[in-house]
Amino acid sequence: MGTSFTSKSISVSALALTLWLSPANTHAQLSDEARFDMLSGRVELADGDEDWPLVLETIIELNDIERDEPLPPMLSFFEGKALLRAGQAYAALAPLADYIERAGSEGEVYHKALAFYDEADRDPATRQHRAEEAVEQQAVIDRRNAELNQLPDFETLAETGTPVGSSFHDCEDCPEMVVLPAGEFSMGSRRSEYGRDSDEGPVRTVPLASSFAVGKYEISVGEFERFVDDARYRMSEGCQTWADNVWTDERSVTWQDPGHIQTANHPVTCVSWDDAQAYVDWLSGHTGERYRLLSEAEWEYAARAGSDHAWSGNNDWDCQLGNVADDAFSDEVGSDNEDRAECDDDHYSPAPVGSFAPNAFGLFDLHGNVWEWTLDCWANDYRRAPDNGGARRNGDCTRRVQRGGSWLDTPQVSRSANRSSIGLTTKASSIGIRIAREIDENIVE
Ligand SMILES: [Ca+2]
Ligand SMILES: [Ca+2]
Ligand SMILES: [Ca+2]
Repeated sequence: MGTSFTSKSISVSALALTLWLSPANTHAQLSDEARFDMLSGRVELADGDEDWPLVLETIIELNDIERDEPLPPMLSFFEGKALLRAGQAYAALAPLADYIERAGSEGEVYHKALAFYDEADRDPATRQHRAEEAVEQQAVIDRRNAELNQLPDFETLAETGTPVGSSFHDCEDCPEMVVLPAGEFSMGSRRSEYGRDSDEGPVRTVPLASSFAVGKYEISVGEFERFVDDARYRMSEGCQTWADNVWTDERSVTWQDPGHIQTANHPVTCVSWDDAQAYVDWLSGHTGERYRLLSEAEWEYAARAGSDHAWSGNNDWDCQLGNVADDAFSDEVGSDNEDRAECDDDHYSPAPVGSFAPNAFGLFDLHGNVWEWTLDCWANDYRRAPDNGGARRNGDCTRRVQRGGSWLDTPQVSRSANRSSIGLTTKASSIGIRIAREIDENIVE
C-alpha cells in the first residue's frame, strides 16, 4: 500500500461503510485489495454517534484481507474506539496501544487515543478480566508446583527398576530431568532433506554408551532466577533483540526484561554461553550431581528421540510441533517469510515451556521456542568430530553450537539436524538453555 494516511484522509463514514457492505453494491465485486484501497482512501468518520458495531464489523473484515503491509494506524484507533463503545473495554486496549505506538506524531487523535486507552484501562470489565487472568496463571503455577512436588529424587527412581523415560529432580526447586536410554543413532541429514546445509554431514553413526538425563524443558526464567539470587550472579549488560525485522543490541535489555512478554514459566533468554555454564556449575554445586550442557550429539539424539525424520517423528511441519515463525508471528511483526509455518501456533514470541507436544522421549520444545546452547566448539562439518557422542573441543572454540531454532526462525531452522553457531559471549532474546545430568548407575530398560 503506497498511500500515506492522515487522520483526515482515513476517516471512515458510516454511510460509505453501509454502501460497501451492501450485497447489491457493485464495489463488492472488486478485489479485496481494491476494496481496501477504496475504503481507506475516501471515507470520513466523525467522532459523533457512528454505527460502531458496523465500523467494527468492517475493520474485522479488513483485518482478514491478506496484504503485504499492516493496516494504517488510524484503523487501529477506530477499532479501539469501536470496541470501547461496544462495551469491550479489555479488547480495546491492544488496538489503542497499537495506534499510540505507531501514531508517528502527538496530534489531537493521539491524545484522544491516550484518553480512550485510559478509559478502557480503568473499566471494571478490564479489571475483572485481569483478575481472571491472574487466577488462571496462578492455577498453572500451582499445578506445576504440585507436579514437581510429586517427583521422586533419582535414588528413589532407580530403586523402582525401570527409570528410562521417567522424570526426577534432585531438589525441590531443581529442574525436572528425564532419563534417556543409552543407544546409537544416525547423526546429520541426507542431501534430500529440505532446508539442509552442508555442515550437517557427513552422516555418521554415533554411540552413546551410557544413560544420561536431559532437562524435560528449556530452563525457565523462574529456575534461572533461583540461581541468580542464590549465587548473587552478575550478568554483563545488553542483549540482542529482534524488533522491526532487525536485530538491535540494547544495554537495557536483560534476561528479566528481554523485550517480549514473559512469566516465571517462560524459557530464560538473553543468557550467554558463559552464563549457561555458570548456571550448570551452580546447579552441580547445589545438588552434588554432575550437571552440564548437552554435547551436540546428545542434543540431536534427544531431539530425534529415535526418529530419522526432519523433526522428531515428522517430515512435514505442523503447528503442534513447536513454536516457530508462523502466521501469528508474521501478523505481529509484519514479515512475510515464505518459509514460515503456514499455520497458527498461537505464539509470536516465546511460549511458556511445555506448551507444545512432547517428543517420544517425553522432552518438550527441542524444535523451536528458544535456541539451546551446547558444549561443542564450532566446525563446518563432522569430519573431525568425536565418535563417542562427547563434545567437540577442536574447531573454533570462541563460537559454540546452538541447536533447535526459535520462535522467530522457520521450521527448517528447527530441524533435528540443523546446526548454527554463535559467539560465546553473545546474548539474544532467542537463545536459552537446556541441561544434561550425568548418571553413574548403569540403567537397564
Ligand atoms: Ca510462533
Ligand atoms: Ca528449544
Ligand atoms: Ca545450519
